[in-house]
Amino acid sequence: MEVKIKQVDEVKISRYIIKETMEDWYQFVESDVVIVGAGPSGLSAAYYLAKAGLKTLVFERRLSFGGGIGGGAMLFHKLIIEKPADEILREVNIRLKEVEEGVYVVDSAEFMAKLATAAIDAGAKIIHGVTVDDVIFRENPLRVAGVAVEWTATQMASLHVDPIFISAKAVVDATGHDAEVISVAARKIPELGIVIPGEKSAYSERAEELTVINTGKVAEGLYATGMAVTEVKGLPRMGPIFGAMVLSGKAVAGEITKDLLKSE
Ligand code: 48H
Ligand code: FE2
Repeated sequence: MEVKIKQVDEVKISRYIIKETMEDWYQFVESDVVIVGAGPSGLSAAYYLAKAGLKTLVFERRLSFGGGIGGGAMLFHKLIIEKPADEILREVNIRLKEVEEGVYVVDSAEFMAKLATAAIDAGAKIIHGVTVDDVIFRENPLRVAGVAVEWTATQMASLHVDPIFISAKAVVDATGHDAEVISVAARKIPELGIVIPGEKSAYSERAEELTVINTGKVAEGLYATGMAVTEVKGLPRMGPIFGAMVLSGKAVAGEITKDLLKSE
C-alpha cells in the first residue's frame, strides 16, 4: 500500500507552533473580557460574549474543559437540567431526555464537549494550563483592569516565577466553589469593600434561582458567575443540577455586553 503523507521536519513543526501561539498571546494581551475557568458557567458566558462580538479569552487551569461537568454526580455520568436552561443546551445541540415536565437528564461528556465547541465556534479563545492568580487594578475610578497569569505547571512545581498580565475591560470569576479571583481581589484590594460570606449547605429548589438572580458585577470590572456567585453572596449549593450554571453564564454575558457598550 502506498501512503503519501506530507513531510514536515522538526524545525518547521516547532516554528509554526511557537509563532502561532505567540500571535494569540500578543493579540489577547489586551482583551475585552477575560473569563477565568472553563466550567459550565465560564463556557456559557464565553459563548454569549463571543457571539456578541466581544474579544473573549478564557483561561483554564487544567488541560480539559467542563470543570465540574465531567465528574457528573458522584461520578455518575449524568446531570440534571431544568427549564428554562434547556433552551441554552438545545441552542448548542446538546440532547436532553425529559424525565418529567421541565426536568431533563443530560450526558456529561456531551454537555462539556458541545458547550466548549459552541464557545470556540462563536470566537472565544480558550487557553489551557494557565492559572489566574491575581488581578490588575486601577484607581480613579477604582476598578479591576485585568489579570495576572502563570502556567499551572509552574505553580505545581512551586517555582518562583513572576506572572505576565492581560488587560480586560471585564474579568469574570467562573472558578467555581472557591471564587478564586474575587477572593484574591477582596484580600489584596480592601478598598473594593468585598466581603465573602461563603457558600451555604444544599437547598436545591432555592439555590438555582438565587444563583442566577445574584449573578453579575461585584466591583467595577469584576463579575461573578456560577458557583462563585454562591460563595460570594452566601447562597445555598444545589448539587448536580446545572441549569443555574448555564443561565448564570448567559446572564453575566448579557450584563457585561450592556456595560461595555455603555462605556463606548
Ligand atoms: C484558571 C481556574 C482557576 C484559576 C479554577 O467548578 P466549575 O465547574 O465552576 P462553575 O461555577 O462553572 O460550575 C460549578 C459546577 O461544576 C458545580 O460544581 C456545581 C453546580 N456544584 C453544586 C454543588 O452543590 O456542589 O469550573 C471552574 C473551572 C475549573 O475547570 C477549574 O479548573 C478552573 O475553573 N479554575 N482556572 N485559574 N485560578 N480556578
Ligand atoms: Fe459542585
